[in-house]
Amino acid sequence: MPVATTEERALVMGILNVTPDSFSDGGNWFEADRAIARGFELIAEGADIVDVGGESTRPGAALVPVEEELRRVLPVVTALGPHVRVSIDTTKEVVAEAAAAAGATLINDVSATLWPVAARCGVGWVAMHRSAGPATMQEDPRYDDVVTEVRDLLAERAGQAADAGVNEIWIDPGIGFGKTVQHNLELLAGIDTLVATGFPVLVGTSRKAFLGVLATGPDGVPAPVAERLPGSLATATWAICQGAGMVRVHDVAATVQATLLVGRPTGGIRNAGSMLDMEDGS
Ligand code: HH2
Repeated sequence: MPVATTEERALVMGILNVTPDSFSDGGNWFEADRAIARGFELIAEGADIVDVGGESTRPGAALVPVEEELRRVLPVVTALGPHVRVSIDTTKEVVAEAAAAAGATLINDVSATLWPVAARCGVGWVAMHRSAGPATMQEDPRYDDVVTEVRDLLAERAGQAADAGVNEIWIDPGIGFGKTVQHNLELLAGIDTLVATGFPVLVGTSRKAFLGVLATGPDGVPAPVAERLPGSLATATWAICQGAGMVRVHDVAATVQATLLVGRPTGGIRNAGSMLDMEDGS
C-alpha cells in the first residue's frame, strides 16, 4: 500500500499533557522523563505535531503559576523540538515566549489572545474559541447562533494576527469550552462555515465529555474517558471531511489511520480515482 505523505492527509496533533490533573491523562506523563518518552511514542505513532501543555483547561482546573508551568514544559519542548514539530498549549505570554525560544514553532492558544507573541517570535498561532476561563465556562453557556458567533470572533482575531504579521494562523471552534452538547454538535455540523473563512481549521474533540454523554449506556451512565475512542475517531473523521486541516488527539496511531483513509481533497475516499492503482483491494 502506498504510504501517504502529510500532503495527502490532514495533520494530526498529538496531545502531551505534562499535568497532574488533565481530564483524560492527568498524571500519566507528569515527570519530564516520562513526558519525553511519551512524546517519542507519539512521534512513532505518526504525530505531525506534538502539543505540549503544562496547565489543564478542564472546567474547574487549578491555575498554574508561571514558574511551575515553565518547569513542566520547557525540558519537554527542548527534548522533542529536534525530532518533531512542537506546539505549546498555553495562555501565558511568558510561557509561549520561552517555549518558542526552546524550539516550539506553534503557539496553541485557547485564549485566542497571544498573536502579538507569535508575531514577535516568528512562529505560528492557533486561535481557539472559548466563552470564558475554566472556572466558569460551563456555567450555563448561551449563544444566539453558536456557529456564527464563534466564526466571527475567530475571523476577527485571525485578521488581527495576520495584520500583525503572523504568517501561519489556525482557527479552532473550541469544542467543550463553554459549550453544551448541543453547541458542540452545531459547531461540528458547521465546520464548513469556519473553513469558508479561508483560515485553516483545527478541531479537538478527543475523548471529550460530550462524546461520553452521546454514548450513554442502557444503565444511564455516560461512557467513561477510556471508552470514547469510537466517538473521537468519528468526529475527527467528520471534521476532516468538512475541510478541517488538523485534528488534536490523544490516540494518534488510530487517528493517523483514519486520516489516511479519508485523505485530503487529492487522495483517499474523497478522490478515490487516484487510489485505483493500489494493488490489493480486498
Ligand atoms: N482542548 C483541550 C486543550 N487544548 N487546544 C485546542 N487548540 N483545541 C482544543 O480543543 C483543546 C486545546 C482540552 O483537552 P486536553 O488537553 O486533553 O485536556 P486538559 O485541558 O484537561 O489538559
